[in-house]
Amino acid sequence: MSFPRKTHWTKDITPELDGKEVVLAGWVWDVRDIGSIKFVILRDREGFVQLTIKKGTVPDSVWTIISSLNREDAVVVKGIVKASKIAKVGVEVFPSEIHVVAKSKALPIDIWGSVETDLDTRLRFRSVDLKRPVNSFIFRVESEVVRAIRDTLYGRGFIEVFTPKIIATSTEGGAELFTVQYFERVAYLAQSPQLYKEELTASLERVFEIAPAYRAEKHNTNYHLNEFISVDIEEAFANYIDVMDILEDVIVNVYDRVSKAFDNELNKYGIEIKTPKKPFRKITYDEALNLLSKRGLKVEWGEDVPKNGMELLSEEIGEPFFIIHFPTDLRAFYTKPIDNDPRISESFDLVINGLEIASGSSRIHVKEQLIEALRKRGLNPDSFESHLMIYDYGMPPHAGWGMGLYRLMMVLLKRDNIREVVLYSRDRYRVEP
Ligand code: AMO
Repeated sequence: MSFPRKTHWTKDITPELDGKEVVLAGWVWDVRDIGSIKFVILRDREGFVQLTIKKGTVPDSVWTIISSLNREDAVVVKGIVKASKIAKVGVEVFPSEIHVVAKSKALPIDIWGSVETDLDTRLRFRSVDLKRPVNSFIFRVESEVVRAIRDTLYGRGFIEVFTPKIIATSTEGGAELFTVQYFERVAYLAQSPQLYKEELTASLERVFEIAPAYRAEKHNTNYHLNEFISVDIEEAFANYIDVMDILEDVIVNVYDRVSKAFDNELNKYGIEIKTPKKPFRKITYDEALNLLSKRGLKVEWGEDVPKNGMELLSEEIGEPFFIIHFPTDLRAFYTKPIDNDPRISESFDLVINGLEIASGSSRIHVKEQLIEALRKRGLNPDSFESHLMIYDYGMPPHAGWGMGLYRLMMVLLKRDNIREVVLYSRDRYRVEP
């Protein structure tokens, strides 16, 4: 099948191109027929453009093809751009060639917005659902978010790394591991790159990774998945205060970049993005418990702040904020206790709009202390031998955090369900599509 190659995205078709020949490619969103004139709305990833076809001014072959178009037929169109006072966006394209490269059957779900389809059905037909313009918007934003994160971290001296996702030992607690049959032995899917990223501070100093993490958690909520993208950093010669500062930069840059780059579409979808200001407020775990008790929610010292607690705190504080100094026993074994008060730790969670977006800490970098911390949690130091090895060879003090990309997307674009911001979600009941 021969067809000309796309020269422009629909969004690039502006009145300034008046008179220029272009090649567009995309899908038929809609056809309007008013007798001797037909209008085809062509959609591609970036938006829409109107094709105007007047009988008698186009070759008969073009007129015939246009008359047989179905919604979602994939087409390649060559035509001349005309600035227009009538077309909605001030520009239209008059085709001279149209190539139908694939026909479409009637879709199993509505993508035009005339009928509301429930999320479950939409996820079942996800690759069709992704044709909806709001979805193309969400995933273009997601790509820009990742770019802003990368730019910020490169700007602060980090390099991107890739660590194994098939691993031999638990990092975040044994109960949540998926097992993998790895030839003659059992291995696990990584819950996070935690131990590797820490080890890498002894050589590469500042590393980040953006990769899937797997948790065999049974709970089925709007903000948990069994596979999610974790943005992880680890920095040598640094503590939790230093890496909170980096996290603030990441969040500010993400909000700023997205609000500028997607100005029009954010307006269209009624999403307001307010870039937060550095530094974010930091409240201690003890202060959080006091605030919650004043709001009528009792949380025992030593327990995690529950979801409704985070919501109450967000109501109180408004902006993104950190909860710092969690009880040491509440955090993973690698978390560094505060020197003069080891009941609490050099740890933090970032909360935005009532949702935990990231968590991190200073880490224990002294081998004996780390072994002790493992023992205290009933873990066998022998199974961490390959990790503990590097602590004999100049392991620097270090700190880092892990952030859930999808959680960030939820609060950024104000989506209630994490599945809305994931292409193909993996939850307790869904491994397909
Ligand atoms: P934690 O377990 O808190 O910390 O995870 C870090 C962040 O990952 C996101 N997250 C999830 N997102 C979707 N579905 C899930 N099931 C899920 N679980 C976690 C959250 C959370 O804040 N190694 C530490 C990080 C560190 O200290 O560097 C860790 O994994 O946004």
